[in-house]
Amino acid sequence: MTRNYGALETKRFLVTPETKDFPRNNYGMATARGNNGSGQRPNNTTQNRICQFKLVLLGESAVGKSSLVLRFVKGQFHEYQESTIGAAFLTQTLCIDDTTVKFEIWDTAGQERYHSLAPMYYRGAQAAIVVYDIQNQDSFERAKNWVKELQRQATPNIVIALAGNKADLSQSRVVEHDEAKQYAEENGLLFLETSAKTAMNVNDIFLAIAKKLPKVEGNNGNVHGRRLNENEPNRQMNNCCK
Ligand SMILES: Nc1nc2c(ncn2[C@@H]2O[C@H](COP(=O)(O)OP(=O)(O)OP(=O)(O)O)[C@@H](O)[C@H]2O)c(=O)[nH]1
Ligand SMILES: [Mg+2]
Repeated sequence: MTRNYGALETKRFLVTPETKDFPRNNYGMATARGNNGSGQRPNNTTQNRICQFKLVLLGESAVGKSSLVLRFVKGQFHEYQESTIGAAFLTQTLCIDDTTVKFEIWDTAGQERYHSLAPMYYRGAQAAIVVYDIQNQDSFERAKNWVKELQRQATPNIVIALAGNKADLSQSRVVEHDEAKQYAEENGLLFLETSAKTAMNVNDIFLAIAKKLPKVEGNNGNVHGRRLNENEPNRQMNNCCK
């Protein structure tokens, strides 16, 4: 599909799990932000556990995946968000009690021509957000297909959240809240309606996932998240313990 991208200047290249360690992402955002380097919270209590999880966003093009990530990571919203090429990689952290949860976020491209790349991004993911647009029935059906694909082919016990995005446009809603909620319950998914535009439920959906993820060390970090060293460079603290 085509979209008016406005004047946004975005670097366009394919980021893959193999190339992500180069200092780039396709929002042109820096990913190491606000590290206070001390390993301490503002109240001087020491942060004693850091867990890292791979999270992937999937869903039809234009449902608002990149906008949700942009809201969560930078607190911003762009009316003319550029359609994603391949995928974008970002990180963000949350604190739950004495645990810092670091999300490695893969924001995939929803355009059909990128579908075959998706397994590369959801492989090894401990969490997924499957996004649809509450104004678009087809996007809800597409979301259900992504859920089926994840349940068949992704990490066993992957935590899946369903996000009914663009909730600020509920006057043109076609997917009913209760229909999506029932589907989510029947399939063991977390479910929230979100708005990247107003920020409604955006942090909440990541927080709900973080709470549901097991915070114990697993086999090579594949199932339970990787526990990081306190002094690891580029550790992000700015969204932590607020
Ligand atoms: N009103 C409203 N518009 C939104 C919301 N989220 C995203 N948009 C708009 O919807 C359009 C598509 O958003 P994107 O974030 O690029 O969608 P995407 O799912 O990443 O699309 P692809 O990268 O092509 O897969 C943009 O114009 C956004 O500004 C929302 O919550 N409310
Ligand atoms: Mg996108």
